[in-house]
Amino acid sequence: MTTATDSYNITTLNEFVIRRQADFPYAKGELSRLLHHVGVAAKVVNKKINKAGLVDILGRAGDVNVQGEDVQKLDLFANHHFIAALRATSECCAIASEEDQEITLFDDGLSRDAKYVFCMDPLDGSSNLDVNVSVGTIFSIYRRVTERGEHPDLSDFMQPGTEQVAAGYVIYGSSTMLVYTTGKGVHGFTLDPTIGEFCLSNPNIMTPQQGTIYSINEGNYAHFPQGVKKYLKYCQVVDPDTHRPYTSRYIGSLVSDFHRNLLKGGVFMYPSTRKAPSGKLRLLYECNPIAFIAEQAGGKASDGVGRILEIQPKDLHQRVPFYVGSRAMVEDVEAMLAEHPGE
Ligand code: P6P
Repeated sequence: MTTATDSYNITTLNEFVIRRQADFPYAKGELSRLLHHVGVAAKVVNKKINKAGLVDILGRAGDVNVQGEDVQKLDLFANHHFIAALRATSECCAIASEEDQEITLFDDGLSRDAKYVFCMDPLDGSSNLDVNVSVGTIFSIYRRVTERGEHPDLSDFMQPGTEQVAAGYVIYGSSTMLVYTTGKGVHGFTLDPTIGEFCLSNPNIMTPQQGTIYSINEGNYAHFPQGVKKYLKYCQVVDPDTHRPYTSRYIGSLVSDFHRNLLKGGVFMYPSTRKAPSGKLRLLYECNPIAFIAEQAGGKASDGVGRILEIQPKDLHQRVPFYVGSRAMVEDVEAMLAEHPGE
């Protein structure tokens, strides 16, 4: 039974964001409103995902369901609802999405005057949905560089990750969590479906400096750089003093693999390969937001040579090799790559 006092131990996402607004002396609530609407869209997507297994009743993507509605692929559904939620805030003037080749401009007067732009992967790892594996939304927020009131353009998105104002992800898993940072620590909120609120569950997340989990698709081993091959062998050596062999854990859903390693310690790796010389993961709306969170939690994020957040983007959908997680482990991979260059 919940007593009156229990219900007042809850800090909702909205309360927390507004309370932390004091961290930004010039904040007028725009970012708070953006984050609130991200939470609203996440709840809508969460509800739809929870029914994804009922395709026989609800229809497969591309079908027309019993209500005569076109059944959307869930990643297009998520894309539509995040864009709609952000348009409703009038706090964002443009969006870059993994689902759209070009940026989406919000052309109404109010939004054109907004000071933020938004990057997102609306439903990362959506192919895992068919087998009931958790997936995620990843987002990143920047101040625009074009003049407010003018048309935003690509230059607003070609900013290094160090310029991010906020970043976060939603993980639709055994529970649904929203984890974000505005540069003042990393905070996790768990959705309580009984009250429809994201409630503070993991304040000030710090990731262990050293972990014992490594996450990589070892099926690509033959194509990895020499330094990665050396690091994997290092992980597998029996040495109780350094808690090796480490544990291999790979879900194939970036948000899920990263979230587990963030809380428990570990390193996630998606290297360049001969087939994918720049790796697979996208800089703007996968690597940069995850890197911002990793660094704010005391971890590290590298492309194998340098800091992910310092990469100057050249293309909306550019890919980069990605090594992220516990600082000591990322540094070990960087050292192996430096010592054993090339394939
Ligand atoms: P692979 C999902 O498709 C994704 O974009 C990330 O979520 C995940 O980390 C990666 O690809 C998995 O890629 O090649 O191992 O299947």
